[in-house]
Amino acid sequence: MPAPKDVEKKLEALREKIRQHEHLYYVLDTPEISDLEFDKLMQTLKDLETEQPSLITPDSPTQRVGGKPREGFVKFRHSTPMLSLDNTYNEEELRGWERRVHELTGRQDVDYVCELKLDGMSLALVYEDGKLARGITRGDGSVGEDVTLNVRTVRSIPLSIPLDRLKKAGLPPNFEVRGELLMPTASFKKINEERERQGLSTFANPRNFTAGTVRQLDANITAERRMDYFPYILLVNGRTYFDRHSKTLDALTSAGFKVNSNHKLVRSMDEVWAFIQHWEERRDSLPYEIDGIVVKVDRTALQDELGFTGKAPRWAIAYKYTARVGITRLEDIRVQVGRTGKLTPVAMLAPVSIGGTTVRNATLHNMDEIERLGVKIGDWVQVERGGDVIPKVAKVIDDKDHPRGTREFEMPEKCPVCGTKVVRTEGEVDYRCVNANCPAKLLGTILHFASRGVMNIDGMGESLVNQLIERGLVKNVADIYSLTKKDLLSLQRFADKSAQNILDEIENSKTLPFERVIYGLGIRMVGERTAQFLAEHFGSMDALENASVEELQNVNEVGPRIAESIVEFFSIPANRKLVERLRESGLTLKGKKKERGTKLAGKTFVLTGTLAKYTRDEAKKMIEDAGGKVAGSVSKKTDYVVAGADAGSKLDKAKELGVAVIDEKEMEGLL
Ligand code: 0OW
Repeated sequence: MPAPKDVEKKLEALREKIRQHEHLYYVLDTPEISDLEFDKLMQTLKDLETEQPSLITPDSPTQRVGGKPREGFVKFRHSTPMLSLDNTYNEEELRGWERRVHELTGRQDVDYVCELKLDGMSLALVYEDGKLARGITRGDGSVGEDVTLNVRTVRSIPLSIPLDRLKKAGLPPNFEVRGELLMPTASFKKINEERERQGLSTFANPRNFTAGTVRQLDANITAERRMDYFPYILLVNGRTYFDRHSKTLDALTSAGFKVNSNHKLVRSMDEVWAFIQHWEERRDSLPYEIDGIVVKVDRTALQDELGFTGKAPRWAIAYKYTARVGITRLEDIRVQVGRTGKLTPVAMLAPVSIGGTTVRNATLHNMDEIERLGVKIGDWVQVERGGDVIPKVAKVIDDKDHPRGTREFEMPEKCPVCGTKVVRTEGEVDYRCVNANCPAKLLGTILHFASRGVMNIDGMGESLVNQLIERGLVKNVADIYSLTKKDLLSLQRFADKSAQNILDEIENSKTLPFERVIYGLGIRMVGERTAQFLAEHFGSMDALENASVEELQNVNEVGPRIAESIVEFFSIPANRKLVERLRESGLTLKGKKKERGTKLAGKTFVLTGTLAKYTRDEAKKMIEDAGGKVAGSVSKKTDYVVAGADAGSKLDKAKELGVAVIDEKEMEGLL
């Protein structure tokens, strides 16, 4: 039954309101309402759309995250090639570039726009009728990959821009922007630490992480990693649109894009040089990494005269800051035991000053890296300092002035902290201490448990936790709940007020939802999302503790590996004891079990082709809510293949295996 007009209008008004708050929060960094109020607006919209699914529009704020994991990415040819930049490394070369610009244009009065050279990855966004149609990676410059579903999860990228807003900004409804997608340093570090804690591989720098994140086959994972997008190019029908680059940036800003605010229109190369020096000293204060400055001729007419070389424009140049490197001697290699028990080799260096700071050690990541570098104790090495991620050993210096070291490094047999035998899982690169009570793991376990996204015990940071561990006051997360004011007052820098604050925070944490406690236990490969699904499925810690590997695999996104990890965790008596103590302390160990029907219990479905009435995601949700499971590929365990229009290879596989094939109507019949 078509929804009445006024509901549609109410929905659109609510969507526009949410878009405005998204813009304030994610683009302007000036939120006007609290997160709670924002979440309530979103929940209202979600409820309204659930009542009237037919009114859901692709550009609704509720449609940012979703879409099934894809099997791969579709290649896409760019409207015009995405160019790269020539580089300069000192003032001399930069002034040489300016001379060529003067020669080729016959002008001396050239204006320039200076921009930070953001160290992310290039991405093109195509808007049709004011709506985001697709996002394409740079690829080789001519052909990139369609990563639209992942790009839609980036909050500072508008899913749609009202046409009147575009008009006011002087933009047509169809256009393309190009810019830099990046991960702010803070989220890079947070996620890297989280991955480290879960025993997953870590990334060396935010750029690699961004490239990996935007190419995630499952957009839900992309959504969990806060990325930002800063456009710096506008094309209309493949051509520059405004007569000045500075106007382009202003137009994109008023259209609602997150143009990087640290750009400046200048009249001379002296001002360019001042801008370069200004940011060389301040770049560590930026919330993201930059590797230099981009200088662009402002007038489009001059840009057109200057044209392009092979792959780069003559009207733009990058000035690269010297990578902060130092040469020093590697005096020893020690092993650090990380929060997951991972043993990381660390280079102990003769102190060396790099970019203004003294560096005494650098990470060697793992044994593979040591072998790749061919480094020996006593070698002279080049050390590199990225943004403010830890320094790393870039290479071994091997020349007549730098005698080589002689001592090979061997991974210790026993954990240097607790003495337990070190294990290297078959096929994995990392060596691990598997002692659940290894003190080195304890710090990370407690910090994770107390962190914002988990039990949110504000004030329980590294210095306090270190003291609590050293004093033997906390040996596991349950001990947190037996801390007394006397304990805290016995610590340094603890006055009555701050002690009471911590105790209040600890008390408040007991009311947090059940999934937070699951997440806080630090079960390997059980992150925030998995904890949420486990809580919804089991409804109580009791049920979860006693679940079998089979039962666990009925939970959304839980496969055999995670199921094994959970069963293994609860098979350790010390962990059950821990949970018992948390229960006694009054933590919330029950939650609202997500009521699922039983109509399709135990049935596995595979969706293929385009369904007429529902998106893949809606159909998946309907099947799961009825107790069924949706798998990504057809196997003998599949009960039904739901075939929509243009069904693909899965339909053939189903026929081959004799799996029942039904259409959308029959699926509805089953429901
Ligand atoms: N990384 C940047 C950046 C920028 C170029 C692109 C083609 C013509 C001019 O912040 N602010 N501005 C441009 O403008 N390019 C940038 O990065 C380039 C893109 C591809 C390689 C470099 O990363």
